Amino acid sequence: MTASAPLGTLAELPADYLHALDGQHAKPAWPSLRSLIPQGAPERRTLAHRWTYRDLRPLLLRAGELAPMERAERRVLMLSNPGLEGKPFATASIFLGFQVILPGERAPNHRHSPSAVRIIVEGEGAYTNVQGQRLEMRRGDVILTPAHLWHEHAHDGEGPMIWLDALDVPLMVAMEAAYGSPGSVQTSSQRLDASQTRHRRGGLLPYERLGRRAQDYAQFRYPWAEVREALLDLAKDTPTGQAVQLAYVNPETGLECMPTFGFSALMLRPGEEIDMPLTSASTGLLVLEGSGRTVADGKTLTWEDSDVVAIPTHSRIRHCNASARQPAFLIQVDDAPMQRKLGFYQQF
Ligand code: 1HN
Repeated sequence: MTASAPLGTLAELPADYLHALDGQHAKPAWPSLRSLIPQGAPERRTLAHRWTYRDLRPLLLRAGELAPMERAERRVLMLSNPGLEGKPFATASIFLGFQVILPGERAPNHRHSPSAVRIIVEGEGAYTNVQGQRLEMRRGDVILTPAHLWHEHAHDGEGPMIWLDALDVPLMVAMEAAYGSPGSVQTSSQRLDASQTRHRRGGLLPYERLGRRAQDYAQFRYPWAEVREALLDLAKDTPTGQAVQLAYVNPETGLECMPTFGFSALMLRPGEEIDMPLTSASTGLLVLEGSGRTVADGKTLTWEDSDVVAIPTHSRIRHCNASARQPAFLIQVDDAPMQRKLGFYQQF
């Protein structure tokens, strides 16, 4: 028998047999084997899609008027992929949403099983407290809120503060493992966060950490100013056509900074066009600087500042910087770490 021989159908089975199976809450696998596990490539509902910040921002600010923090807990607009039939997910596995907090507001302390990572888009003067550590938010900063850790947001500055939240909610929902609990206001330490002290620079560790068991989260915040500078320097030693890309890692393990999602910063040099490796991962992108386009399996998505792009698994991806003078910078989130841990990640 060849792998592609047609399999038996439900219609071929006697009605009394199907009825008996129903009675036992059982089903024959062979009629749906090919839809459960398509041959050659997965069936993807997720569409390559771009959300424009220019269109979403006014709606986000309106949410500030429509939903007071006491009635919202988190004031988030969820990016709902048009291929996913109304599900509030950007890809099958990645939740993305823009969150807004206004001057003087607090988003109350809570914790939950999904992991969250914030990438700061706009504003100044807000911070997130994670387990009593105060993490300042500046544009482009990546801030981790791992599973089950207490976190609350507050804004002492002026003007709206907006960031992109990336959560592994779809996975948690699929596993019936998503839940959270409310907490009381954190007593925030005035200590500087580790990105400004213990992990100020790659390649250096506080001496006392040598030989110790690595912490799961040695630092919660990755300041954009330093990542941008590091990309510019990496570009000096990266052949054209090869991605200038830095992964956000735990400085004590050298491994991805979060267990389920990978985060990386990508620089496209002026005029550069980059083919990304074809992988089994799905991807989200936030544009931090510049304008350009991403071609995913032949579909072209143009982007500019603060736009968000979602790309399904197994896609051929090409990024192009539209400017011949300025670099473009993107933050990438993907589900490769989760796929690797589950043992099925592929790079083709
Ligand atoms: C959540 O708790 C946060 O803690 C952000 O800031 C986005 C989206 C869905 C469910 C919970 C946060 C969220 C969320």
